[in-house]
Amino acid sequence: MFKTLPLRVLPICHALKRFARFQSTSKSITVDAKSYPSDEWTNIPPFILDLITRKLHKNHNHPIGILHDLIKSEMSGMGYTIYDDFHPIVTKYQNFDSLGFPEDHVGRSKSDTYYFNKNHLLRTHTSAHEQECFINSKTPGYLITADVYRRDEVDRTHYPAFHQMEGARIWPRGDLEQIRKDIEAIPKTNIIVEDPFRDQPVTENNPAQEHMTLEEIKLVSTHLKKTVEYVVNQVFEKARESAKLAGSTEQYLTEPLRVRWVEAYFPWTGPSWEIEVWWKGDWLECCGCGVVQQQVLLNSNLGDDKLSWAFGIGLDRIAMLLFGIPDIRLFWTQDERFHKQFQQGRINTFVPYSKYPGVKRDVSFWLNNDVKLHCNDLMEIVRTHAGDTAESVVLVDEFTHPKTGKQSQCYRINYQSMDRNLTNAEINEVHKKVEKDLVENFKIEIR
Ligand code: FA5
Ligand code: MG
Repeated sequence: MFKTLPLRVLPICHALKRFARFQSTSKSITVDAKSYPSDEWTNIPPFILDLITRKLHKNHNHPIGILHDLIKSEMSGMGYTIYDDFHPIVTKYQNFDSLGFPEDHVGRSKSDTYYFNKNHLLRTHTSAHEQECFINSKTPGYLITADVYRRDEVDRTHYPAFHQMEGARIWPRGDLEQIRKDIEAIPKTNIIVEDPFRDQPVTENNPAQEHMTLEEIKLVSTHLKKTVEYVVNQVFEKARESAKLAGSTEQYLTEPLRVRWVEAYFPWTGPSWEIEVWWKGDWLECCGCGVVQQQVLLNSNLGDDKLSWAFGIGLDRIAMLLFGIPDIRLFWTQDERFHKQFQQGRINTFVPYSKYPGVKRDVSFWLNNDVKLHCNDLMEIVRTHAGDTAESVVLVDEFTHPKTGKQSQCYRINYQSMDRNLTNAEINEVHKKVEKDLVENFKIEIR
């Protein structure tokens, strides 16, 4: 187990001053008039608090909002209650315990998740709301869209905040005819599906839940997969239509859409899968899903006579493809030159408005044997001081000194703004702060 890190007292930056909704002191963080006392789990930097007010999925003229609206309208009339307004601060119970995450699951660690304190955190996935929706939803299914947060690496396709859409469907047990009818009712697609598990959903790696019959698993998973395939088809067909309308003649536009199913593991579903979409020469992972574990339904007071599936689609990477957006940070820019390009209900290709050069700086150091530095800690220090000008952070060298046994690491940081030129002087200033933070909080020795 890694050592507990000393609590970093978070600086109050301009982000906090701008929004009166937040207040942060070394003792507590207040959000929307609710105060969360800090403890040894607290690890939320101010730039993350700044993001939780943005609600990009509710902006109808933003690529994330346009994609959200598109899926919502394709699923309307199919029996799903829509939820898109859940607060991002949830309890450890909602995010992990209610879903049966094992105590030692890496997702629970401070290196992966943003904690206000030992009981409250920023949801890491929309599944955190499954239980309340299973309890409250009056329809056979529900859809939840929300911003989710994970401590992660820094690059073109990773940002500490992104968006997911959760779907779920439930049936009373014993009425398999109803599930068959519901499968028939899902609109047909021309999609080409590779699925070695359709007729054999249970394998050694992907076990069944003991209380379910094979027939039940087959029917529930077929309904799940056909629903996900339908959503994926509608989204990508819309993108192809738009590309053709815009005059594109690329070959992929005339080939049928291809998807494949692979086995997966989630603590609260079994069996579980992920779907991947073949898009311009690559398989893209879009969605995790599975047959909901009975324990989740029992926790939701639904008793032991229900059958259910759930899925979670990542919206950001799909939106990057649909709108031709080269860098995930662009979703969060406030620059008008980005926002004026997008309108409600339209999928169009982003036209880059600038390409400002990046400036690379290395930070090389000896690690301290007593203080663990997780790469996500380093990523976050860079983001804290550089904000969105941190374009990428890459570990470029690592070795252990043969005599002293000391460990050395070198990270290369690319500082680049999407909106303007950065000066050498300001980058030097930021880079110095990154080094100072590492020295003070992780006791490293700069080489
Ligand atoms: C989940 O988050 C599960 N909650 C999904 C689920 C729901 C499973 C219901 C079973 C039942 P995962 O961590 O794989 O799973 O993320 C789901 C999707 O979110 C991924 O397929 C991907 O499209 C997207 N995603 C995950 N991490 C990132 C990231 N760092 N940046 C952008 N998108 C991401
Ligand atoms: Mg995954």
